[in-house]
Parts: sequence; structure tokens; C-alpha cells
Amino acid sequence: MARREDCRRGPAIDRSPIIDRNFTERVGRLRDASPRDRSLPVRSGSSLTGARAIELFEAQIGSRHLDLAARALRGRGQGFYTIGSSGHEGNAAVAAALRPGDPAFLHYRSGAFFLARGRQVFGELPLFEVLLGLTASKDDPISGGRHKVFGSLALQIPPQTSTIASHLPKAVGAAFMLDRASRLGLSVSVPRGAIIVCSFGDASVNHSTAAGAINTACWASFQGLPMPILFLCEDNGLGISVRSPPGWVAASHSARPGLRYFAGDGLDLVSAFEAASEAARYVRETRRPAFLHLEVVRLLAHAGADEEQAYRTTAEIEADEADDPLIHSAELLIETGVLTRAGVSALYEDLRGRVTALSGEAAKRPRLGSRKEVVAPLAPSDAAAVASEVGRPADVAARTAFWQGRLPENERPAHLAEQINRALGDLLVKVPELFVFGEDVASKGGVYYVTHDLSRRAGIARVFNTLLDEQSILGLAIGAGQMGCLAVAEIQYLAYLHNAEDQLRGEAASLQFFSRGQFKNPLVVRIASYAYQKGFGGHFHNDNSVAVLRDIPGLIIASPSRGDDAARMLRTCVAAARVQGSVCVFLEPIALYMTKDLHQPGDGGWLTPYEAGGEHVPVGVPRAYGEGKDLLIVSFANGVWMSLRAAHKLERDHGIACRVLDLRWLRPLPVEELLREARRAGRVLVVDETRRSGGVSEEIVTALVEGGFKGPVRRLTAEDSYIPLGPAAEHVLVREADIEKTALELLSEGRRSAAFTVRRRKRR
Ligand SMILES: Cc1ncc(C[n+]2csc(CCOP(=O)(O)OP(=O)(O)O)c2C)c(N)n1
Ligand SMILES: [Mg+2]
Repeated sequence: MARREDCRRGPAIDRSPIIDRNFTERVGRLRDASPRDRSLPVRSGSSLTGARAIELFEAQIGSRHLDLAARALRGRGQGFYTIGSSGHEGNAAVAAALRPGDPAFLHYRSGAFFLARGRQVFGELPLFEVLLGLTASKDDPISGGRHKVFGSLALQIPPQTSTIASHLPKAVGAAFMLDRASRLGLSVSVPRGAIIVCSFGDASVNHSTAAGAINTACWASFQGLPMPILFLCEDNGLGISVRSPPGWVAASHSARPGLRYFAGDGLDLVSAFEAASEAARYVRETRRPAFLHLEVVRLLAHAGADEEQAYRTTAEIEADEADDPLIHSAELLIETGVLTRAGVSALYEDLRGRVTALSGEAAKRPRLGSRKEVVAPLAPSDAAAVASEVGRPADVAARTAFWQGRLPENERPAHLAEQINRALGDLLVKVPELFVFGEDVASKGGVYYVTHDLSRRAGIARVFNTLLDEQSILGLAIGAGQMGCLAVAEIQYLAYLHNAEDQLRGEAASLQFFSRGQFKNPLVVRIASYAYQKGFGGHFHNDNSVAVLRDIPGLIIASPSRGDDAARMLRTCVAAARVQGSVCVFLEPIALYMTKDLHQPGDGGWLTPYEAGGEHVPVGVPRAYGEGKDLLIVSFANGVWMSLRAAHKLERDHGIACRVLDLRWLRPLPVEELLREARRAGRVLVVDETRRSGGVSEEIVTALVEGGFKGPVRRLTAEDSYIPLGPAAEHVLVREADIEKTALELLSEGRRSAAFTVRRRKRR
């Protein structure tokens, strides 16, 4: 532990000249050995040849010069990212121990891994690609100037966000789906026999996201389910300024059920390569997860602006600098006669020269020049392609077999839950790479039986239960998408999305953005949502907060209110996911799952027939009920059902003719139709069962104002409150009676329309 008086606060000191000089000086002091055949192992007992070690050393040096260049670029105002890989360059050996087709979900200190794999695939170090990322150039092949990420389609390296550990659930999901899909004979987007690698730091292992993902891998492996994943922990002993307890990573991961632990010295190429090879072999052969723990050092502080001297003593910093992995590699290669001292210096200076020249070139490249350019890859939208995918017919015989001759369109009209079940069944028949999973979705049929019997019909390999962890469920959905599958995942209640929502917000929805659409994670998340459980369940089974979803860029949010719409919209979501990689959330109103009637008990007004064909509701297209011109009621989900009932009573009791607009899509909102309908009626009542703050009505009212609508507008919303148990829930929810009351108030405000006044008089 650093003593306080040894640490000094002050501006961050750039130690890049120091580590640069150290390398040159230490190499200068080494003595050449007699030359060695480079095809021989670089150290006895190892399978790493001299030639291979030189390649890895080049990747290490390249990565180091990229770090130095990042700081120089930053100093000149031409670069925008200084988190480096210095001290972690041993990860080049992990790349060498893997196959280039093994998907790699990488830590931000993976420069040498990236270069080493680039060398395997392209035959040269992809230095320029990294520099284009550092300079935020729109020529950056992976993100097009949107972020500095390590990513490449050709290298099977999907880009990752800055959120530590958030890539682990999807890496686990990818590993699981890789073998599941292969077993089902589906073609996956990676070579046969591939394994997944994901890397992270020693502090990151403590994040609940990492802990959850590693636990999920253990849970699967423990019961014999294939889980070919290599977890790579690059342990530099620090999480920014916080020291990891010495021995903690090993103690907490070396004896976990289902997980094999391997350790290596990340400062020594041979040790890192041997440990990585052994671990990779274990994962590849057994299809079980392994944890590879590499001890490394962190050089050049956490990032360029980090005042490392405020929390570490100079002696400590210098000790790490003396342990520089590049110096260790140089020693290895010179002392064994694989390279001469002059050869090492030439390599080092040659790469310095190349990186310097390329960074000058990168700095000249254009940056993103407009809002349009920035958002271009955010949410691809091709309505014709979606329609054509929905219209693509399913195999008739397979469908008949699936439904055992009882085709759903020949069955009686049904409620919402049943129609979703039927649509899911049909989609399972039509889309072979589609999987349905979540807590309890298999034999129980989901928390509300929506997936009832699907597991039996489609097989447990395609409709299956997960463990109880929403982050892992969403990670599985994302990983499935990245492997070329398509997940329809279920989250039991909206409240339980909230503890996992970053998987949608930070991960799924951002992937196309940060990869210029090169990587996709198509998925649909079905969520049993909203309130009106007649007092049962309290807040967490009645949650009505959608604010966290509404501002996720590019996300599609569907929220049907009735069965036929739900089936059509589900087809749309699956098609959009399939043809354009959309990330869709499907909010299902629990209270309407089993609702049969609309106005009177027994009227069957909320039952709908099932359509077997290619019917769908294009994204963003609403549904209007009634021709009334006195008032437009805008709503969705439960609000539609209540508004239709209220509209019926308003007509019957007061002669008020309403038109009810079911938005159906909460994102993107059908703004044009909304404005057209609002102008037609002249008055708008928004019935929004979500919260007053952050709820859907905020955007509706804003759209009306911005669209120039001048008539009166009122909104009914739920309170900004948690929902209490029992009848008290009514106090904070939108009530049907309030719709009538507010409609009447709205109509009596200001001057009443002549038509309305006349009709009222007539009634009297
Ligand atoms: C979820 C989250 N919380 C906080 C941060 C800020 N942060 C970035 S890196 C880091 C430390 C990570 O340490 P470690 O996992 O050991 O990786 P290292 O940087 O040492 O390689 C923190 C706290 C973040 N990126 N994500
Ligand atoms: Mg660390």
C-alpha cells in the first residue's frame, strides 16, 4: 500500500518518454547470443517457435507505439483517446493460442491481441485501423469515427463499449448459442469448432455483470450444457486507483464448479502462450468454460489524464516500468539468439517510424461531418424488406405438423395471450434460427402461459428455460443474434427489465452504431408489462415505467392492445430483426392477456380471429377506432381498452363522438397520423398508463406542439409513484371514469363546437 506522503497530487505526468527510453536502454545493455534456428521452440518444452515469437513481439511493439502515438496525437489535438494497452501486451500470445475465427469480445487494453490477430488474417499489423479510431476518422473501418474500439468483422472481433464487464453476458450467450445452433444444424456466423474469448480486467471481475456472466457459464457447464468460452482476466492489480486485494482473482475463480482455472505470466510470452494454449485446448475439446488468469502490469497510468502519482508511489510506478513486458520479450528473443540486439532495435524503430507516418496520415482523414452522417447506422429501416420477410410463406407441411393438424386460423377467436402464442408458434416453424427462452417459458409456458406448449411442439432445444438472471437472458439474446440466430426472449415483468436494461441500452442497441452496421444483434424482448392487476402483485408486478426504453436510440418499441395486432406486430418485429438487425421490445399488457370482453360481460369484443398469412402492422403504423370528430383519444395498451369503453359511454350518455387512436408503436411514434387525427378532431385527450414523468404522453404532447396543433390537449397519466398493493393502486393509475370526466371537461372548455352543442340539446 502506498504511503500517503509518498504520493503527490498534480497534473498527470506523461511517462511515455520514460518507458520508451527504458526499453532502448535495457535492450542496449543486453548481450547477443549465438543465433538460433527460428523454427525451433524459443524455450525448451514450449511450442512457441522463434519465428512465431518474433511475430508476437512485433504485435507487442506495434501496440506500444500506438499507445505512444495516441498521446502524441492527443497533445496535438488530433487524437481523442488515450486508454492504452501498455503493460498488457502479453495478450498477443492469447491471440496466437486461438484460431482467427474464434469470436473475441475484448477488453480496452487489447491492442497487441488485435494486432496479432490482424497479422494472422491480413498478413500485416492493422496499425492504420487503430490510428483511424484514435483520430475519430470516418474512415475508421469499424466504427466510422463513432468511437475508438477494437473491432473488425474480418477478425471476428465485435466492438465493445466502455462499460466494463457489460460484454460478458453476450459473450456467454454467444458461446452457448454457438454449440446449440450447430447441434440443430443451423449455419452460424463463425467457423465450426470455434470458441469464444472475452477479456477484462481484475477490477471488472467484481462487477455484478461479470459475476453474473461467469456464474451463468458455470451454471450451464455444471449441468453438462456446452459453454465453449475462455474468460481472460488481465490482472494488473488496479482498477484505476483501487488496488485489487492480492490473490483475490485466483482465490475467487480457481475453484468454481464447472470452470477450469489456468494461470500464466502475462509478462512472459512463453508462459502466456503456454497457459493460453492449454486453456484454449481445454475449452475447444471439452466445450466447457475456462478462466485464464494472466498477471500483467499497467504502464502509462489508467489513461492519459489519470494522475497516477496521486495514488501510487514513484517507486511502485518505476517497479512496474522495470517489468515492462516488451523488455521481457526482447530479453527472451536476444538471450535465446532468436534476434540480435540490433534486430530488436531495428524492429522497434521501424515500427515507430511506421506508426508515426501512419498517425500523420490518420490525422488528415475526414471526420463525421453532420448529424445525418453520425446517426446513419443507428436504426436501419426498410419497410419493403420487412413486409417481404413477413410475406415469405412458411412450409405448409411443417406448419401442419407443428400444430398437429389443428391450424390456429381454424380455431376459435382468442385473447391476446393465445394470439401471441400462436404467432410465436408460427414463427418457430418459419424461422429455423429463432429461439424462445426466459425464466419459466418451457414446461410452465411462461409467467402468464403465453409460451404454453411451444417447448413441446418446437423442442426443448429451441424453447427453453434460462436461469434467474435478466442480464444473462438479455446477454443470451444478444449473443444469439451475433452468432446468426434470432432470440425472442421473455422478461417476466417490466420491473425486472430495469435491473438489466443496460444490456439493451448500452449493448444491443448500440452495436450497429459502433460498427457501422457490420455487426448485428437482432432480437425481440417480450415483456409482461403494465398495471391493472386488480390490486394484486404490488409495484413490481404492475410497473408502468417505460422512460428508460423510450430514449434508447434506434430501439423499436411495440405495445399491442389486442390479439390480432399482437400477432401482426410480433411478425413485424421478428422480420425487422431478421432483415435489418432491429432490436425490438414488445410490451405486452398483462391485464389484457386473458381479456375477452369489451363493453359487456360475454360480448367477446376483445377476442380476435387468428390470421395465418403474411399480415403485419408496419413499424410506426397506428390503428384508429370510430369516426367521431368531437374528440381524439390517443392511447395504447390497456388505455385503448379503457378508452374504447369510455368512448362508448360518452356517445351513449352525452352524444360525444370520439375517435380512439391506438398508437401501437411507442417508438417510433406515429407522429404524422397523430397530427392528422388531432387536426381532424380539434381536441386531444391523451390516455397514458405510464408515468407522468418520462411517460409516453410527454412525447405525444411535444409532437402536437411541434407539429403546430393549436387545439386543447389534456393528458391523463399514472402518478409518479410506485404502485401500492390492493385497491389503493387505483389512486395512482389512470381510471376509466377519469377518461370520461376529462373528456367532458375538455369539451366544455372554451367555446363548444356548434355540432356538439346541437347534438347535446337534441338528446335532452
Ligand atoms: C460499469 C462501469 N463502471 C465504471 C467504469 C469506469 N471505469 C473504467 S475502467 C475502470 C477500472 C477497470 O479496472 P480493471 O477491470 O482492473 O481494468 P484495467 O483498466 O485495470 O485494465 C473503471 C472503474 C466503467 N467504465 N464502467
Ligand atoms: Mg486492472
